[in-house]
Amino acid sequence: MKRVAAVDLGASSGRVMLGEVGDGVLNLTEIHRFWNGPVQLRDTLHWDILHLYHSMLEGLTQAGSVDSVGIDSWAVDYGLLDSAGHLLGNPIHYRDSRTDAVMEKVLETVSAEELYAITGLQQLPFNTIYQLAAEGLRKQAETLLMIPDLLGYWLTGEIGAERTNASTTQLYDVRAREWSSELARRIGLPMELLPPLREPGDVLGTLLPAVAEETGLAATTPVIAVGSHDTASSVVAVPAADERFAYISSGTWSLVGLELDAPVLSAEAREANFTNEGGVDGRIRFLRNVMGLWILQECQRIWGADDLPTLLRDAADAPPFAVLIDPDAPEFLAPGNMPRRIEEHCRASGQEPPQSQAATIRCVLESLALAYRRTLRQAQTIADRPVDVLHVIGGGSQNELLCQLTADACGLPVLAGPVEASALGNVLVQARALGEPLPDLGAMRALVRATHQLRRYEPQGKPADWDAAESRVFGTR
Ligand code: ADP
Ligand code: LRH
Repeated sequence: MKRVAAVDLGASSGRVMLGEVGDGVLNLTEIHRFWNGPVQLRDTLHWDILHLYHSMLEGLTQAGSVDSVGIDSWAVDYGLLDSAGHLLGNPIHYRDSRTDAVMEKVLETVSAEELYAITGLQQLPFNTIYQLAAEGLRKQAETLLMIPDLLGYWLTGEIGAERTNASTTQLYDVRAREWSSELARRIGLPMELLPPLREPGDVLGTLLPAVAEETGLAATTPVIAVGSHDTASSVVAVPAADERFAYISSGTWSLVGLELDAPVLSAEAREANFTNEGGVDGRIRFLRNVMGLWILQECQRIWGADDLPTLLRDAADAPPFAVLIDPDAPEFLAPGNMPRRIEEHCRASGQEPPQSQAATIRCVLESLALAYRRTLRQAQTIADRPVDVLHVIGGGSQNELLCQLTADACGLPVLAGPVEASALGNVLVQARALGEPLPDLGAMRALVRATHQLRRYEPQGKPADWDAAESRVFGTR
């Protein structure tokens, strides 16, 4: 039996989980969960990276002796080190406004077509390439480390770039499976900034003596690179039985798409803004980011309403299809007064704004389900990969109303769970690296299926209602 610590940093919370993996066994126990909110300091939105580091160490201390540690986190963000290995400034949150209108500027140097042909990445205004362009690289910067690689460096002193997260920078060549020296040159980025790539399953190193002392863990404990992009880890834990599945990794973001063996770089895929992110074992996640439960989280924050189950019960009783929004509208990206932005969005689209919290939540969830439907239909057509089932994983898989609306909108059975998919994927990749007989994703997924209860939602209601809703929001687009 292997006993490993998975550090999983999501945008809504960070956690350290203890995973136990053996023959037919996959246990996950929450050791420590901590706040991970953005910090607005003067005109910049930051991550509280030292709080995350400290909380990670607290969790590792509480975990007790483990065979290894692995870290996954959100994509695209990074820290910069100077030549002495010191962090140059606090990492900035991808929702910060410094990237406003930067994408358009970069596209004057490298066209969207060229960028897509090399990276296969969807255009998101906060991709690493645009963040770097926005900040104008400081002279002292020697090394760029993605957030999990930065935390791994602080644990071990070792520098590297785990491949799945590197693939989200828009500086990575998805076909050559290398950093793109061509793109770096074109945007004036020194290649030396980008560290050597490492694979999920590689050992970064062992704990630095000071870290071992502070946590009480053995100094010989290895830190293992997992699918360090949280979505890569979460898709490892999709309990799919065969290839004909789609998934929604449902948390702060909804990552909606398919798993493929090779990238799809067609004009259709680019125009529909699908991404080809790198997965564990060389798989490709062909997906689109849908704004996700972020909108709901921000409504709750503004209302001071913590009791989500009650809000969702009330939303289930609210009238259907009253008001609909496009959840991917740019005004929903930055933190702020989301209920007011929803009202303004409704007025601008000629709709009477929702009049209660329940109606607002109903509007958000139906609008998300509609965006899922549209994304999944496009993904299946563009990738020529029809599916029979939709797996919903992550915290949002507990949202029964959203799962049912998703099944109804997509016309597919939804299998909901596991909730802690990223942590499970993180644990599984560590266990394999330690020698557990989990030869491939199929074996990992079979173990998740055998050890986790899933909830099934059958499509209900009238498909014509969703057709009408879709043309209300998206017209004939
Ligand atoms: P992230 O990894 O982005 O931090 P999670 O996978 O942890 O996100 O999911 C967080 C989301 O899960 C929250 O925004 C919330 O909407 C949803 N969630 C958490 N608990 C529940 C619950 N009991 N019922 C319904 N939804 C829930
Ligand atoms: C989800 C996620 C997603 C990225 C976003 C920045 O946590 O990693 O895959 O697009 O955060």
